[in-house]
Amino acid sequence: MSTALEKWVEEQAKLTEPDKIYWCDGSEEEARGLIEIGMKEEKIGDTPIFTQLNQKNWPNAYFHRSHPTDVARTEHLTFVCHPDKETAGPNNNWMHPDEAKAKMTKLSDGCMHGKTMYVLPYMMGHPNSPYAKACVQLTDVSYVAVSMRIMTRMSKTVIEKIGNSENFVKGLHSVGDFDPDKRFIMHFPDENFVWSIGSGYGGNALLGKKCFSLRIASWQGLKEDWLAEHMVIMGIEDPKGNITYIAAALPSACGKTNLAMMQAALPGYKIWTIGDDIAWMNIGPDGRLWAINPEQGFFGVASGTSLKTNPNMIRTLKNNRFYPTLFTNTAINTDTNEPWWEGLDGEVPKNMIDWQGKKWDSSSGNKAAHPNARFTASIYNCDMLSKEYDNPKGVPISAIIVGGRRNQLIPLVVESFDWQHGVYLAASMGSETTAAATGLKAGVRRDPMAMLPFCGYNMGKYFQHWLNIGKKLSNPPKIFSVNWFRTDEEGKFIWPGFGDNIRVLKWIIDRVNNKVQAKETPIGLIPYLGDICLEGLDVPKERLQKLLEVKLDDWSEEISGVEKFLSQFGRYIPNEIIDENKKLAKEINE
Ligand code: SAT
Ligand code: MN
Repeated sequence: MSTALEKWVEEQAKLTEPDKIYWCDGSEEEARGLIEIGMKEEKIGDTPIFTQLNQKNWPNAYFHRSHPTDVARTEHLTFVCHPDKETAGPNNNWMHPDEAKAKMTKLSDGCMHGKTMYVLPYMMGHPNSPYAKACVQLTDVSYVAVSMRIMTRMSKTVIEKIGNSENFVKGLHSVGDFDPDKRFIMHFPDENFVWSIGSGYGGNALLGKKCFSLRIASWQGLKEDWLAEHMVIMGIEDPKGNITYIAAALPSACGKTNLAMMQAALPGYKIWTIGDDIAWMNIGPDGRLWAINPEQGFFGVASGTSLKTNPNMIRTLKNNRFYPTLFTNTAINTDTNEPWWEGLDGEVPKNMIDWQGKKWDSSSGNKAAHPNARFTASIYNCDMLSKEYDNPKGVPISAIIVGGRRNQLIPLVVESFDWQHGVYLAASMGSETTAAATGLKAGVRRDPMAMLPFCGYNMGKYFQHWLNIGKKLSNPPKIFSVNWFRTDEEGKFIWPGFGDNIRVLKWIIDRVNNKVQAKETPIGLIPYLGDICLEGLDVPKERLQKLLEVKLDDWSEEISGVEKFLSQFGRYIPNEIIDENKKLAKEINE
């Protein structure tokens, strides 16, 4: 008798028609074999899936070059297939599940001809955690199989855990022929199922990540009373050895990974990393919010990563405890066979091929690495990994931070008055789009909780869910907003950022522990000048004053922007959130 899992795999094989089916056990030996296959047998066009990099300087590191059209998440091809459009909300592309399945069935017919179907059993979360979920992904490329082994807890024991149950998260993935016109990432929240074709890129193909751990999991969280969030989790140790755990939501390009692995600039402070991308948060028996990182690795942007911006990540990438580390779409120094990207320390190598394998001409003005070039590295290679990372219960969260990239207006740090006001701060957060970079009119792109592309249902309902969770917490974390990116008259950043952000985190912890007072303003609670430690820093008090300034005259545009943004969710938006915006408008007009 075959199990429900075996039957499901057979059915998918009948549709996709692979030459072989291979059940992965998650071992290192197997990963070595998969890399060999990727170096010798599997190709994209004429390019092998993997090539070995300089093993002396980058131990266990391999390079992968993607199909040239397949370099990032494709939000316009990503659908959340609830039975009705309203449940998906204006924040998602929607297709009826029947229509989506018919479309995907047609595209998947025989798509694994000549290929191996890899069966990947994995856990999101520690196998002993009550909050973990058992999953199985099918894929037809070694790159995805190896990446999933780095990013998740992949093991054959998951198959035993699933047994004959139907209760596992399913992912069906094929790179197809990489045709962007036949590329879709379809989510079926009611079936715990993700179906993806046409792309090998992380967020589109490593289905445990954004697809399951955020889009599907956020829907599970709504039904099961927990939160699946796009958040960093970190422990901050003070000079006395006390560790405070926080979670932080920041949209892309706001230094999320750098924050998670920060080298704290204040003496005696130390950061312990738990996760850099996703947090699952549950209400603990003690009425606190407990967070786990469901992932096991980092899938980070290479460009800009250096000993200056993130020394701990560079160390992680050079560590070889957990095999292997992957680099995707970086440039290659052809003299040394090392990966290279814009922003890496040292001199620009003389002889390089760019991310597409062409000889790079430094005078061309083209970037050598793709701006979204990535590394994939195990979290176990991180020297500052918290010892609580593998704790099945997770860690108790004392503060939640939400932030964006705002040149003006938003202070360095603001504490919310209470949970509801904190949810409002999160609902209204956003980042400036730079006119120069995108050719768009400069403005603010709102991205509540950094979840706009990842919330698997109507975001109005999501805010309500956050309010409901708050009511169930007898000891809720405090919610803060941060903004490291305020600029002066010349457009220069006022705050140094990076390791100096510990100064803001210290204030947050002092507030959590009721050690300092805060100044009440209509937008929230602001630090008193003397309470942010500036020791050893070249930021005069007047500049800090500027960072904490609240000029009410400037806020009316912001308030109408928030109102306009929230109105798209119609009747789903909780009155409490609308009321917070109205209350602020009233105070400003007084
Ligand atoms: O691009 S991914 O979704 O794979 C990673 C990220 O954006 O955090
Ligand atoms: Mn992310």
